[in-house]
Parts: sequence; structure tokens; C-alpha cells
Amino acid sequence: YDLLISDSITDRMLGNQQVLDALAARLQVEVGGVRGDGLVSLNRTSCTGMCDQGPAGLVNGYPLPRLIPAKIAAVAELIEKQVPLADWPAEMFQVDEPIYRADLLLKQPFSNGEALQTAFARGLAETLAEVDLSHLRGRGGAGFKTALKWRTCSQQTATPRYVICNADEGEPGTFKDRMLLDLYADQVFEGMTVCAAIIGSSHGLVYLRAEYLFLRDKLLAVLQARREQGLLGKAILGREGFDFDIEIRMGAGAYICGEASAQIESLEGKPGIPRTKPPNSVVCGYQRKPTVVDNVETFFAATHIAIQGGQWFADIGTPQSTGTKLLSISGDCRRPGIYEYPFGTTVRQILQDCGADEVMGVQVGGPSGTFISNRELDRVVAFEDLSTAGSFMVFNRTRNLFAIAQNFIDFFAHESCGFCTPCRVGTALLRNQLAKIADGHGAAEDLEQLSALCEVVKNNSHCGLGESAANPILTTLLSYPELYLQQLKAKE
Ligand code: FMN
Repeated sequence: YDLLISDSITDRMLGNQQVLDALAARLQVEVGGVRGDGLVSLNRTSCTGMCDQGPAGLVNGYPLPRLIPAKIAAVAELIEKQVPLADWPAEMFQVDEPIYRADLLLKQPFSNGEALQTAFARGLAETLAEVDLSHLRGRGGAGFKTALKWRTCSQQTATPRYVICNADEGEPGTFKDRMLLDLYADQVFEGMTVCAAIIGSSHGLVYLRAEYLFLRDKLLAVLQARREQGLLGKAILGREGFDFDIEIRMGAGAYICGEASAQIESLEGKPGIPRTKPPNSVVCGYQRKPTVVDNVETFFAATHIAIQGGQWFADIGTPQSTGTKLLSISGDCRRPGIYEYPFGTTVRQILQDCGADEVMGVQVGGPSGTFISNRELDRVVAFEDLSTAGSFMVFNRTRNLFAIAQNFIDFFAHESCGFCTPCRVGTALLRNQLAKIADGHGAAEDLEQLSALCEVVKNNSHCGLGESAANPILTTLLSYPELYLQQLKAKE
């Protein structure tokens, strides 16, 4: 049995150390080790995508949410008795999908094939024009214009072309793609199929993060049902010549494989190292052929835009950030879960809705995003202000800012793919330097060195991981400079 306990900051806040200690004691195994008889190993891992129901873990890749003492005892007993995983009580693996606010997309009625039928009736060029009109921007983080990506891909002469759904969702604190794949898979697959029709692709791939192995069988069943309904395979909706199918490939637990070009490398069976760009994936992607890589939520939104038209979507949100955004809310609040908001919603409003009091700060966009203090709660979720792929972690006044920043920096140092020196060495140096200051051993020059190091890592790394790895320090330093200075004084 391979036990992995999530070590994301929200799991730490919910007591993951007690979980580790209890499992280690009951199973007579060291954290980070394998028991002498080889029966069980126990380790920490990065966020498992269950921050709304932590402390969480995985056993042989299957989810163990809400590890309360009684459940820990039950897990230990099942392992000691060597009960096969298939015979464990199903409720042990039950992942909930709490949706607290469904503003637009989540509450749209939908019947299978509807988006495809509408797209064909309207015309594929016209459907692309509707996606353009919607101003839909990618929901995976970078916010690239979806219509532009699809159009560029469709204009390439090389064939075949590919559609990839990025379901890696590795950013700590993000779990909205898990919910979409669990409850709205047909709508995600239909968005991929509409994209395939527009760009002329016959092969789609879903890159599913290893931690979501529990969703694979369900997704395979949905795909099979779609084939039987004539929504996948040869002659979709009876149209000769439109042949498109989707396969599911599993990731192996690397955050870097969420980066589109590293994901393509991984899909090709190589180590997940981001490619040098240009050329971009739309020109030279999977198997060096034109490829669209989009986030799960982007395809989900595209399905409804294909049905309702672009203006319907563009009327919501802000001019630069149209439509709605799914947020995964976790941390110090009474109602952690999924919330769908129009872009432009203030952090204050969101905190009120999720039941957060006495807030010290919020990490918007995960470790690679922005930490904002409680003096900035009127800032808004939007590409032009607080850009986010969906992670929204709340911290109350009892939390230690350094513990938060350190957890994030540790994450990047661990997840750096090691390809480029600024990121490989820089994230390790950032981790050490921050630890020195947090432990009260830092002097003023250490703080200067820390800031300088942040700039080096940010400006010289090969890909987005390194470019954003210093954000936890840069943004906490900006929000609470006094805490850093106090920490130096603590030494004197
Ligand atoms: N995009 C995702 O959709 N899911 C991810 O898990 C993800 N992880 C990423 C990790 C790193 C280190 C970086 C640099 C980027 C990541 N991205 C992720 C962004 C992708 O590279 C890419 O921009 C995105 O999949 C494009 O889809 P979109 O236009 O629909 O957002």
C-alpha cells in the first residue's frame, strides 16, 4: 500500500501532520519510508486536489478525503489486514463536489449533442466567429484568446491536428476541473468536439492528473456512451467525413506537466520539460503537428458559447475579462468548495459568500498567483487585476505568513523540472534564504539578497514555473513588509 498525504498549506492548516503521525504510529512506518516487511509506504505529496475536504491523501492513487481520526484508524486496520483496495468501503473514497454558487455556465440546461448540432447548423466558420465575439480567454492561467488559438491552428497546412484537454490541475488549491470532469464531463468533451470540427482534428487527448485516477473509469464510460450516441467516432451526428475520438492519458504527478509544451512532451512519452518557443503548440505541438491545448473549463465554456452565441457570454464580466470564472475556495472559511462568479467580482464579496472572518490575506491563483492583504479586499477577480486559474485560499489572522510563503516556495523547489539553472538552483536558494529569515537568523542584507534572488529567478527562467516561483515572496513582501522587517529584528 502506497500512502501519500497531501502537504499543501490548507491540508497543513487542517492538521495533516497529525494524520501523518497517527498513520506512522499505527502502521509502524516512518514518514518518508517503507515498512520493513514492505507492506506499506508513507509519504507527503503536493496538493491532491481535495483542499475543500482535507486533510486528504491517496492510497495507491485513490482518494482519501477528510482523514479524521476514525477514518485514519479504519485505513490502518484495512492495511494491517491486507484487505484489497477493491474491498474497502466505497465511502472511504467518496469525493464530494460542493457547488455553492452557479452563476451562468454551471446552471445552463444542456442535452448531449446540442452544441454540436447548433455549431453545424450555424456553420463552423460562424461558430468560430461566435467564440471570437465572446472574447473567451483561456481558463488555465495565461488567459490567451481561445478563438485566436483555434483559428491559427485551423490555418496550418500540416495534418493531422490534435485537440488536448489540459486536466493536469496541479496548482495547489485548485479543484474546479475535478468537479467539471466529475459532474459535467459531457459538456467538456462536447467543447473538445466542437473545437475538433473547427480546426479539422480527428484525435483528442485528455491529460488527466495522476491524483484524479478515480475519475478515469467514469470518464471512459461517458466517452463510450457518446460513441454510442453518435457524438464521437466515425460520422459524428451522421456527418460523413467528421471522425473524431478522445482518449484519456494519465499524468504521473508532476506539476510541470500542466505547462502545455511539457504536457505534449509527456504525452509523447518523454520527460516533462517545457519546449523552447517559438514555435508554439498551435503550429508545432503533439507529434510536431498543429495542436490546441486548452483547459477543462475553457472547453466547458466553449460548449455553451456554441449553443448561446458569443454576445450572451460577452455581456457578462468586464470588457477585458468576459464571462464567469470558477473558483476553488479553501482554507479559513465555513463553506469551502466551488463558486462561479462573473469576472469583476470583489474579493470582499467572495469572502462574505464563503463565510470567511478575520481575514489576514488571500492567495489568489495558487502559489504562482498573488497574495493580497486584508487592506486590498476591493480588488477584483479579472485578468486585468487578480488573474487566476481558479485557486482561492483564505487565511485568517491566526496564520503565520512565513509558513504560507515557505510552503509555496518548497513546492516550487520540489516541482522545478531541473532543466534550467535559474529555476533549479534559484528555487532551492529562495527556499533556504526564506527559511533563514523565517527562523529569525536573517539580517537586513539577507532581505536584500532575497529580493535580488527573486528577480533573477523570475527574469531568467525557461518557463512559467520559474517565472512565477518567486511570487509567494514578492507578493507577501509587498503586502506585509513589516512582518519581514520584524522577523529581522527578532534576531537582533
Ligand atoms: N493549464 C491548465 O489548464 N492546467 C494546469 O494544470 C496547468 N499547469 C501549468 C503549470 C505551469 C508550471 C505552467 C507554466 C502553466 C500551466 N498551465 C496549466 C497553463 C498551460 O501552459 C496553458 O497555458 C493552458 O493549458 C492553455 O489552455 P487555456 O488557453 O484554455 O488556458
